[in-house]
Amino acid sequence: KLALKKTLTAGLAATMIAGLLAPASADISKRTIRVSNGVAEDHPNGEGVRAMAQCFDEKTGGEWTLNAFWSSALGDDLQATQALRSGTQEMVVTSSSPIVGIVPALGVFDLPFLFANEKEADAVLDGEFGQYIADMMPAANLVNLAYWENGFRNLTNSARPVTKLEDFSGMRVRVMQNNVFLDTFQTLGTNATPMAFGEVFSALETGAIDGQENPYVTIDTSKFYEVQKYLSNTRHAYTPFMVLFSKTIWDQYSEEEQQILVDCAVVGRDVQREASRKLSEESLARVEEAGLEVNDIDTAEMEKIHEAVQGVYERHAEEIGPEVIEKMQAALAEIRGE
Ligand code: TK8
Repeated sequence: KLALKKTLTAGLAATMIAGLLAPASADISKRTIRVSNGVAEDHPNGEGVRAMAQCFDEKTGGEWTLNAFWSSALGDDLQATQALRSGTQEMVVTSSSPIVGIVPALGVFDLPFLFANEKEADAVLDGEFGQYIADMMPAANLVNLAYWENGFRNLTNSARPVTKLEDFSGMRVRVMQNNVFLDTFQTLGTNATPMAFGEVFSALETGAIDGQENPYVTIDTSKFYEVQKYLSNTRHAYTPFMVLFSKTIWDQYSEEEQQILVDCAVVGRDVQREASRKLSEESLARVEEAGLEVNDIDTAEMEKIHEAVQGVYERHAEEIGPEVIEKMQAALAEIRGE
């Protein structure tokens, strides 16, 4: 009897706390949201997802549960995105790059040496251009809630130090399932192989491929340093993460709930980006400590590399949409004060 009373009191207290957190609203239903991630939980996405879950908790008075899956446990980026489109999964944090087959305009983010720094990336993604791209997603039955940071990508490999253009020659490099990346790495002379992220570690381990390219935080948290010897600071592309939601499921949510999704994805974004930038330097130090040889590419060689891949822009203009590339370039010119 006493136990029952205790439970009732605890239940009442919980309801009151929930009431304090968010005013009871008829427009908020009990929800379970599954979010899939290709990266591991200690990647900055872990912090972003936790911040998002806490935001849901506060805004819904504990009505929503965010179930996160890591290291491609719910399928790779492309499979998860297709599950969203068919309405069988709620959410995915995916790089834009593996899903260009669904929305070709996303290929604009894969163009080599597009952004110079994180500030430019933030301004483009959070500004009008980011919205322009987000507006294309509903036609593919997807809703983009926010852009998070994947980051500047660097090459790792187990064959040799890469410090000049010639060093890329013949190297077997995994690229994302994306024509722009494929072309960029073929143009640099590598033997490039498109592959889903979840298969990269074992392909490196068995020696099926020599190398891959990803930001420091991913090289660190996916333990690529265990199966790689060299890291070159190529910074050849900045890829964003998109926080995508199934439009089929979005349409079943109330307007208030839709707003919570967007607001909390933005809360998560700020936490995730800060974590990404903080962890980036730590990750570099950690992988070096773990035995990766880190190589810089000098300015003259970097210029040669830039020049070598310039043709990629033209070759993919038709497929991405010339107007998309023009808009991007106009946005960048404005940010750069040109
Ligand atoms: C994680 C991927 C990954 C990306 C890649 O899901 O495939 O190399 O950079 O981080 O989206």
